[in-house]
Amino acid sequence: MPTENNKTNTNDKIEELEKNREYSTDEFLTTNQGLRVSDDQNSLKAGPRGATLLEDFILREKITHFDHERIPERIVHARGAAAHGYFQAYESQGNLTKAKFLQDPSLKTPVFVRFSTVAGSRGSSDLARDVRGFAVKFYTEEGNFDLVGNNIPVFFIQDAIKFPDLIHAVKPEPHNEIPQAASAHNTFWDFISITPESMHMIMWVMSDRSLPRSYRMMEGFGVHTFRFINAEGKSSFVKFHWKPLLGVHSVVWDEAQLISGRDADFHRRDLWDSIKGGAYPEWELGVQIVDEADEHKFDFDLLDSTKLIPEELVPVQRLGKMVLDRNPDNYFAETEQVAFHLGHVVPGIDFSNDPLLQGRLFSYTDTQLKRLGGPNFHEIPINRPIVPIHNGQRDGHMRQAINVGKTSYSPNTLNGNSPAQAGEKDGGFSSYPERIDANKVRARSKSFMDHYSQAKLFWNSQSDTEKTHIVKALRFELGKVEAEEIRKRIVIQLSQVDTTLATLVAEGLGLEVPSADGVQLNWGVPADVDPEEYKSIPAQSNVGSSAALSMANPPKVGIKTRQVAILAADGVDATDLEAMKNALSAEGAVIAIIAPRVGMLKTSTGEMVKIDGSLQTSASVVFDAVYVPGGQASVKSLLQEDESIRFIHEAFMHCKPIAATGEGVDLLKAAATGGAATLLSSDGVITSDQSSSEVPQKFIEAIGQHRFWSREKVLV
Ligand code: HDE
Repeated sequence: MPTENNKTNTNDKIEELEKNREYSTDEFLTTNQGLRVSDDQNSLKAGPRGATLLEDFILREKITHFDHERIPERIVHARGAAAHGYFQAYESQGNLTKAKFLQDPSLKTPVFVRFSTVAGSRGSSDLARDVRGFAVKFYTEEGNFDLVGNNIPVFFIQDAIKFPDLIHAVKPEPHNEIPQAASAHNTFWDFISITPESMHMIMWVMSDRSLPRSYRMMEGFGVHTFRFINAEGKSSFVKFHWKPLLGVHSVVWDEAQLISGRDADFHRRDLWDSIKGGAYPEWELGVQIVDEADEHKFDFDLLDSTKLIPEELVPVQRLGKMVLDRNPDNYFAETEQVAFHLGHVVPGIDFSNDPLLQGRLFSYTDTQLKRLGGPNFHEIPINRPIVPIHNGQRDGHMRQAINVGKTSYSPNTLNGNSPAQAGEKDGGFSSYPERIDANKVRARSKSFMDHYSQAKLFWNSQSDTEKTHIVKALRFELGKVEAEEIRKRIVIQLSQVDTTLATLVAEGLGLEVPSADGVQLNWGVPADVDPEEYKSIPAQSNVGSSAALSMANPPKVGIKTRQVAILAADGVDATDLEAMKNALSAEGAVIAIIAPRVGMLKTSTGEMVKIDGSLQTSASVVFDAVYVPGGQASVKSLLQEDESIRFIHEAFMHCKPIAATGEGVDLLKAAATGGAATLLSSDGVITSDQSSSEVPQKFIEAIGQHRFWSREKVLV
């Protein structure tokens, strides 16, 4: 039986953290100096009515610590959730890399993974339309390796020097700090409208990719091109991927907005509950490998982070599996204090010259100095490698290590020249000796100048439903932009991607598609440079489409961990209820009985069943599917509640599978109004007037399909 926090699952890092865990059960209350406290309810006063005495060191210690509890939140990716787990390679990848954690299939490397949104503050909603961070810290035997990626394979900008501008534009506007965790405002779209290199990323961010159903159901990408180096010193370029074994799924925008109100912790809770319940999320680590000799064979530059390598050109090879099997013990100590840095690499992994990556190599350590308060953040338990640290670095705020001996310099004779530098045979890291012969220039490579081809590739690869969602997302975002000039400029940018896309978005904004003739599309042009030099240069090849870029037709992965609401009240048909519960549980779905009130309900056979949530505390948007069993009294009670009718109506509008048996069908009929008038005859709605063994089976198949998009009007 899993315990409250899967405390039974362990690994080398979990063990290593034990010396820092504090358990207070059955212990006395003490001060930070270990002094036992007899009265923690009253401050020390001159008489029971005061005044309070300055002498009260117990009060002062408690309040002072409290006053200093907060640290600056991350400037980006402030809101996150994390978990422990492990990574295991399928087989040795010695031909590609000498990285030890990719050699031995019997080796389980501990990991700590933090997922996040980007723009919102720490307390914002999980369901913002936003990129998701996907940062993995591998505690390897050769030191920590951090793969700090996103759930989208490309980025907004090509050079790190533009990052502060991008983030200032997307964050709440500086005069009034509005809006929170949203890109739908003037400054973001102003920046985007004159930054064509962002158009590929914009297509992804406006797609359902930015509304994941769960962290467990999204892909991850290292984004940049990295290097693998094998034991012979041979280097190849590599792009990292994480492929979720539960498939890739999203929610719809209306649903996302409602979830933000109903359960702003939806993703965080989902991750926590799945791990707690023993349904451990899993991803395969994939790589796309490009031989060094092939660096220039593509019609985009491998060093340009606004481009992906289509999987049709370079397939993804799956190297191993990551399993998250333990929740953190303490949010602040672990999830908040974890410090990722893509400069944390191990022998066998190195960088490319991608100018976005190069800038990140500076930023991540720098930001921890501010956020975690000093240079010893690597000593915070969650950041410590599982291997020992030896060097001449000393002192600084909050130093934990007690470095023994006189020498903190190298070379030295007093300590036998220790710690010694490790040569290759001892696992010492040495940078890949890439040949660089160049002028020192502040410039953008011509090979980075194609801004629209891969945006087109993405658009062309989407199903009609996905395209419709992109159009609607852009109508929403630009509808919130007050400046018409900005709306128009975005429509012009979109017209460079696809005419239908631009026309449909323009229609929703009450605009015609303006002509691009004579319009300067790129304002990010340095002084003394002719804007012509910064015009987009279309790729040579036929753009085509790439199946891997669409989330439509996801692989059938069953219904494990899918959340199913069963609407019921006293008198619910016991046979229907049992049959459905058994069938769904057997497939690993999670069932919640939702009733007009909390407590227990009595079935038609008198059995008492625990209610998991009431119609007031719950809502259809936090479930994947809904079932209404028969039972006259039960359905009668439900019909008296507006919320139960809304529950069905909303689930239908969000294209979710719905099932009903016996009298339960009456609730569906009551909900079949307005936009849901066709409810009973629609795809993904399974009904039977009587108890039926076929219904659970068909319902399970329907849940496996995730959503029934045929209910939506397609615009494209
Ligand atoms: Fe980050 N990014 N970033 N980023 N990033 C941070 O580091 C930065 C970029 C990503 O869960 C910060 O520790 C620059 C791309 C994730 O703790 C900061 C640039 C990708 C996380 C920073 C980028 C990412 C961060 C803020 C442009 C995907 C959260 C707090 C050159 C490949 C990690 C921190 C966590 C966090 C800088 C662009 C992913 C300020 C300068 C591209 C997942 O250092």
